[in-house]
Amino acid sequence: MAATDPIIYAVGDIHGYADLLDDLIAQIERDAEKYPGRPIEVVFVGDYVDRGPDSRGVIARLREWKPAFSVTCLKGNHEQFLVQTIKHPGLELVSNMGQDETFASYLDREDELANDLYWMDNLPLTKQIEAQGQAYLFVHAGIIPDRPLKDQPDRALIWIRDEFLDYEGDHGFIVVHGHTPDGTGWPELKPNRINVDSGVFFSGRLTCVVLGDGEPRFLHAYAGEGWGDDV
Ligand SMILES: [Mn+2]
Repeated sequence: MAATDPIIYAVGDIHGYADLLDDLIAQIERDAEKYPGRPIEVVFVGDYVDRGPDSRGVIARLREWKPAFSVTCLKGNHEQFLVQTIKHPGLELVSNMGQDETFASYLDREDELANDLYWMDNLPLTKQIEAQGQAYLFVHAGIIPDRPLKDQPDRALIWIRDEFLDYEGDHGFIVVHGHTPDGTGWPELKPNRINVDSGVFFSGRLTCVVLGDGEPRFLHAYAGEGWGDDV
């Protein structure tokens, strides 16, 4: 393996669980110490806000974290929808996406919310990285199968579900995504895709996959047994 080959950490949907993000970031920093001299790439696949207790805290940590390696925050459908909600008041009335919790976390911090919304609105939708001769595409939800990446509508990249999830063919790269937890509370490892959304809001588990060092492996931040019993 070339010394310039990157080690990649890709983190699934966070949904306002800032404490678990703190835990996972600490694990990533510790894990990365195993690879001195190697380029380190961290990719967050989107859905930072809504549902959980501290969306503001999640965004603040993502924006403040400045490690010595490359960090990319992709846009999720929840970031897109939150921006749309502000641009088109009334939209939230038809949504059940957990935005009440987000707005509560920004109470009396309108300037910070406006600044963070601008940041969210300008996040990229995809990132491509190659490691150990394997190409990876990082994206929030997935892609329309059998369609070139340049022809993928933004909407598909952050909202698609079954058409992508049910497809078992080779995309030409392994798609690393979130958006649709499989219900088990764990990540999914398939030949053509890796789903890092372990459904933190029902499982208490936030997941990161480590790529570029042999077989994929996972890091988890876990809220513990009995998590959510009092919710
Ligand atoms: Mn999500």
